[in-house]
Amino acid sequence: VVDVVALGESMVTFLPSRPGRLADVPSFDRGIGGAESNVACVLAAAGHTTRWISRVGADGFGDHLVEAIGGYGVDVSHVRRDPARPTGVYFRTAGDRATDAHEVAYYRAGSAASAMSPAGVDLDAVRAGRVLHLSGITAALSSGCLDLLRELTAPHPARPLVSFDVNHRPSLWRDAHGPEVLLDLARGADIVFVGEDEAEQAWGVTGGPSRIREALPEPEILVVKQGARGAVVFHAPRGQSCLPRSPEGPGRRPQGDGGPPAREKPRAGEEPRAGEGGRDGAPQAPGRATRLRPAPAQGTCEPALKVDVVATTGAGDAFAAGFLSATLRDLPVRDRLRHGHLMAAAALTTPGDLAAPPPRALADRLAALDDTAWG
Ligand code: KDG
Repeated sequence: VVDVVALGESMVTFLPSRPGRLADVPSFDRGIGGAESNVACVLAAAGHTTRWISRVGADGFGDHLVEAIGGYGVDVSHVRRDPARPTGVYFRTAGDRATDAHEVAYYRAGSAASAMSPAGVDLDAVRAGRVLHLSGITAALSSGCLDLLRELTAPHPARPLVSFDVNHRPSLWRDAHGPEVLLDLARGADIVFVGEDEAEQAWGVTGGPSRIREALPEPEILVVKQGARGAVVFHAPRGQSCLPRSPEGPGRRPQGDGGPPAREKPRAGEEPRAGEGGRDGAPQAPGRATRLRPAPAQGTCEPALKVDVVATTGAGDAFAAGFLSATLRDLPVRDRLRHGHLMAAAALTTPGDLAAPPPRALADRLAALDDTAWG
């Protein structure tokens, strides 16, 4: 079984040779981008088995993506080639150091990946991992892509854990429904990543991570990213999680303790395990849908590493990869966040989307440093 399958569009990325407006940059360096394949590449570099599923054109840029992503050790054997549509590309400018404001120009409308649909991908290959990683970018690409995400986040007997990064890209949505579509997809996922600013921009949720959890109580794990400040995770407690069991690591910050999140849509075939119940230990009747209590008021927080940021692109993907890696390894919640921050720090200090992550043994040692080193 593959650890993580990631599905989504990847593009050849053109990074500016110098700062300035898009109109003024004279030349660009080629890189690779794509939120979902970024996650697969970082996970592969961190020692996991991964697969990337997508469509690319039967063109040189498609060759480059398949070769480069395959070069990270990601299984690319299920990537389809489309002779009728091109591979998407995008150009970006260097971010302003203070505000990270930058320009992005996508050339991806009508791309090969935008032609993905439930009928056009091998759904068995997509569902073959322990975790399926998706993002809201795909939902914006076409109605076929949105149908595919809906299919993959719906209950299904072979459904793996679904990880969903909201990745709200307003410029990609052709209508005003993006935010509600993204919220609906997030509700169907098991692990959700969302930025605090993104939740405000998309859903108008203000007041911090607890308010976001109130708006999104369904996912078993909700990770709210707070940029340079760090991240907060809300996690269903032991006994109600379908994820690897984890003795909650000692956290410096408050642990989630207000009771488990409500999940309205148990996965197909899901039932409580014998002898396991809610926090109070009361066994639940087998065969009954698990009905959970309201979302906890507080999550587990962990500050980010302080780094000299070169470019933020890809940092959210690297964070998700580090968090998923540690989740697959059943590490304590605090360490999942720390592995996310370590991978993000590597991406933040390079100009492109992808940076070589610290080797696993080093990442484990860094994540285990005491709180004074992490504060
Ligand atoms: O997270 C990085 C991505 O945003 C970048 O690689 C491009 O996938 C991309 C997108 O659609 O914005």
